[in-house]
Amino acid sequence: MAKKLSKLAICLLILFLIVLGISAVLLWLLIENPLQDVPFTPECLDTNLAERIDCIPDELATEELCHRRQCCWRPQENSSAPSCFFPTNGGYKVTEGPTYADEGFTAKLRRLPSSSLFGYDITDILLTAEYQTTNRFHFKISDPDRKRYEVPHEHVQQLDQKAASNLSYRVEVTNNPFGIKIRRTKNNKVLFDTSIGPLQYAEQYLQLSVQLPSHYVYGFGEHVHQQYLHNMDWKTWPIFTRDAIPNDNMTNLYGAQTFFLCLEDDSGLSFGVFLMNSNAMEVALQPAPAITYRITGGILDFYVFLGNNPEQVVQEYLELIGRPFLPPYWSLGFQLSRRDYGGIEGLASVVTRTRAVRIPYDVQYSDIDYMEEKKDFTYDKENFNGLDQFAEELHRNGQRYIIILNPGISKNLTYGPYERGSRKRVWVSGPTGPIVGEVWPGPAVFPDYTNPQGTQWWVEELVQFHKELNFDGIWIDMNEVSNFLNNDSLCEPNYLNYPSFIPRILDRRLFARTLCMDAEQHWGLHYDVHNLYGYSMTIATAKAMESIFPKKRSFVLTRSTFAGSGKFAAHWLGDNDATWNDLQWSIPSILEFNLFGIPMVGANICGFASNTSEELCRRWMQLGAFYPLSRNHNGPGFVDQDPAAFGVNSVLLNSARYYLNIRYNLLPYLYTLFFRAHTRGDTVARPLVHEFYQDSQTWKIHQQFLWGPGLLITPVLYSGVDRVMAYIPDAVWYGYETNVAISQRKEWMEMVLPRDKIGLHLRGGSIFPTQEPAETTEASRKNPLGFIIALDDKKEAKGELFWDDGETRDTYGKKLYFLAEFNVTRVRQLMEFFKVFFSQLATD
Ligand code: MIG
Repeated sequence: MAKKLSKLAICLLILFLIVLGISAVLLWLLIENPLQDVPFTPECLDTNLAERIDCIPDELATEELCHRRQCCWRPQENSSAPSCFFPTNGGYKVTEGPTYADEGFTAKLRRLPSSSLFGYDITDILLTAEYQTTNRFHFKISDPDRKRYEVPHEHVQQLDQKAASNLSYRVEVTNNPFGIKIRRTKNNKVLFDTSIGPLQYAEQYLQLSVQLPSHYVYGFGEHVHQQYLHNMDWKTWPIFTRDAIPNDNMTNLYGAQTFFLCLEDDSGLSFGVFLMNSNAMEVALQPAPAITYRITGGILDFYVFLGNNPEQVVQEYLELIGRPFLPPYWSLGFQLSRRDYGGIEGLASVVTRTRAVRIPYDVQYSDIDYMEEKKDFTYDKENFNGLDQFAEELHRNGQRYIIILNPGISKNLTYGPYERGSRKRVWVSGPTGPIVGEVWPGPAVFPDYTNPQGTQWWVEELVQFHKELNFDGIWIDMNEVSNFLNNDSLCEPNYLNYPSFIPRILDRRLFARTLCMDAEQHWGLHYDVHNLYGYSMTIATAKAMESIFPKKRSFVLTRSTFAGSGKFAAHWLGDNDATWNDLQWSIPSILEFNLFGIPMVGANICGFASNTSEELCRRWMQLGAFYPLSRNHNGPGFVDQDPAAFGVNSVLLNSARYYLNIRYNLLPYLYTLFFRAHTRGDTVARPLVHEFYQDSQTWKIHQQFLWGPGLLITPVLYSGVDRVMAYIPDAVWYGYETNVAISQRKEWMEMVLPRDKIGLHLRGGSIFPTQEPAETTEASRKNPLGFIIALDDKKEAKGELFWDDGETRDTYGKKLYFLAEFNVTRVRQLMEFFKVFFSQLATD
């Protein structure tokens, strides 16, 4: 009996344990929700079409797919709103916290039963928020259990300072579903609100939507934006660095820039948002107004900057990512470039004819034709025989010489740079060794600039080559990174090369014309660091220039950029076409790169591809004289477009010379603007909205722009036209040549601009430091300085001048500079002072 009883007890115990086990599993299933297809009923409220968040952004939307994704299906004719959209439920909920401390807060988030686009959703994620400064809020969402890739940024580092005080913002977290809301304390306005859509956080798909307080959005790159003010009517922009022709097809281009600025209203109050993420992504703009980020990896890492005006927002942003380098004075001069000069004679003859027509002209470039078989660190000793003496001759004439370099290194056993790099193992490699692509020199390998060894190798090669050819600056191209191979059958069919979500990038293939995504670099998988290739090459090149020129500032011009590239380099807008359309979009792009902290920027004047025309090139030279980076660059085989090519007495030449002289006359003003960019983060080429935000007319203007606060530039951007409708912002404006004030104010006027004219107006209230122009800056810097004083209504004016020797490194840090602020009442005194000061400088 006792035996039976104990048997029964054992049986019961076992049964009990089984039941316990099953219920534990059930409980676990219920809580952890590890399966994708637990019952979920989407709530499809759909009150406002403009607020629908697209649930099938990646392919043609069908009802069947929509249901599979557990989203809401309501096809909508006569609207660009998505037919399949996210329900109001789903996303994540807060399971722990927010736990507040002085410096910020954290919260644990767990995935709710939810729509899923691509599976592999991560159940538990962590929100970390920091009140970094009075005006800067930082939050990131990461995976606490498995470290995901994060951008190893050169300038943006973990903050270990104490909590900021007097915050200009307040942050609220909603728990179920999770949402984050940032308000401006001053007026309680919500600036940034993620509750408009559900957070998605999967292995290879992150999605966050943000509702904005206004439609006035500027930024994101690199693209051709036909207008500076974004069109919020359902436009999706891919961000993934790519060597592609800049056209109007909304393609991703050379750089990856995730920053945008939002103007709240006519009080000027503005804020900016920066996403620190280098994975392929797209940003979708919709009329809610809202922005949705769809990202292939990394983490969500947001910085929000509040400002009292747009300029202040840019300043805050650049303080985070690194302010732009102070360009050497000579690089502000006019620059000439083309591919295929036809050997040293062709090159020399263009230099000679340009000098002969007395055009201010500081810099000459060489494109890949100078190289021997297109190999870096070589020059063609036959066709460019005597190139080293040519460089010296430029120097004797007070000019500078810049050469191009590419990342593709010829895979050739007898080629020194390849041999040395191989020994150091510096090439980007895949599972079977170094990746071999096809670039200018033929089969090529790609240096991993994220590897300190790779940088070291690059520096050594550059130092070595400089002993052979005395260049002054380096132009780095093809660093998206570009490869002539499509890679279609070359990349392994795996989750990196073929992720389930691919943003709307060109070719819809991540590896197209670049490297396979499973290639490995020191900073991570190419999948994660692709957008940083140009950035890392820029840093390595700047480092090389520091080795070559330890005392002098040099010049690096890069095609591919990331947030922070402006600390090291200038940028040109790539392979534009000699068309009026491409002349037009150069302005919004230049304004955008000023937001991105790369103010030293310009388009190829007169166009790179196609034969330019006299009229187009004339108008382009007039505008290009006011690009921060003023470079005429032409592609191979097209008609000559250097100004002298149009003939000694041509209208084009006379007009170009005339405006380049004005540029040179205003260089002290321009240089001072660059000083302000370098030390404070100001824009140089400035949109009208940054100065006149009280006037909503200025919010969408991009056919005119300013140099700093004071010079208004009104170009002719259309063929066959000699008058344009110009906006006259709310100030007194004096014609640069006439000194006569415009009678209109705060209105549109017809500005007559005959074939040899561009509109230039000086803002009343400004003092512009000037210097008599000459054919090079080396010469002009010896000329007398002066002022142009433009009085405002109150007969007052002020201005400033930054001055140094124009090329010593870190004159600001070392205090080897002169800085004057002046106002109209004291000008006479200052003129006297200057005379003494500069005569002393001359004798030193
Ligand atoms: O595939 O070096 O944007 O300025 O002239 C073209 C040749 C490679 C692209 C650059 C362009 C340059 C050209 N390069």
